[in-house]
Amino acid sequence: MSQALHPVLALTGRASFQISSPTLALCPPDTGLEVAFAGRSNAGKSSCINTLARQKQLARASKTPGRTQLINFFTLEEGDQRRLVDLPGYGYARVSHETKDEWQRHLGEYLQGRGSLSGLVLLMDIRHPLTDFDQNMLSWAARRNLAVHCVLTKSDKLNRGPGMNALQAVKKDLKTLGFNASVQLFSSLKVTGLEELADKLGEWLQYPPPEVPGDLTVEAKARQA
Ligand SMILES: Nc1nc2c(ncn2[C@@H]2O[C@H](COP(=O)(O)OP(=O)(O)OP(=O)(O)O)[C@@H](O)[C@H]2O)c(=O)[nH]1
Ligand SMILES: [Mg+2]
Repeated sequence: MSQALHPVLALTGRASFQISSPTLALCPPDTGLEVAFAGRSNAGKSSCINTLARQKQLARASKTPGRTQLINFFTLEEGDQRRLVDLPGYGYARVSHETKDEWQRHLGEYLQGRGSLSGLVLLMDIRHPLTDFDQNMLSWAARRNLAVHCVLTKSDKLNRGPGMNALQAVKKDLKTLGFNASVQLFSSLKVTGLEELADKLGEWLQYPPPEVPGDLTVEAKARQA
């Protein structure tokens, strides 16, 4: 028996590349709703977007850290005002200080200035969660009251028991640090955690759109008559 596809996954399956922007000023119009994917270089951001879209090459995933250096926008449906955004990874050691500072600045401007940004997915390798960089991101988000959902990637690298322990530890550490964020396990390799992530995206992107109650329509028609 085939299972019905999660409505948000049906939507993300139709995602297409829109534009790469080097700065906030060059981003597409700040209308509608978007969800950004942030995290250390190599955390698995591009792979996660590809898994959501069920397309191998939509966002470029690479063994070479620091591959995504631009802010990459993906529209979810033609004419739709909902977008997924693949952000440049931070914390990659082998780039110059100047380049790092540039990225940090653009990232900061985007996170602080983007009005349509309705939620931040913070991806962290399950084996190296909550680095200083990640905590900076959480602080930035908290400052503008932006909702954050932490995704512990590459969960296939740990067995079930240690994976669950890592999940609980991150939940506890977030609380201790004073951050209010949800957390989940995820693997692009095994395709696990996808529906849980889709639920969160649906909440932030207001999808599926709320149904217009039938009796309201009847009332409206009655008024027109
Ligand atoms: N085992 C395993 N490997 C993964 C998973 N997700 C990503 N990877 C691998 O991790 C590496 C980095 O993945 P990317 O998706 O390119 O990471 P990124 O966060 O976009 O990296 P930057 O663009 O450099 O910031 C690649 O070699 C992926 O194949 C996963 O769920 N499991
Ligand atoms: Mg990437």
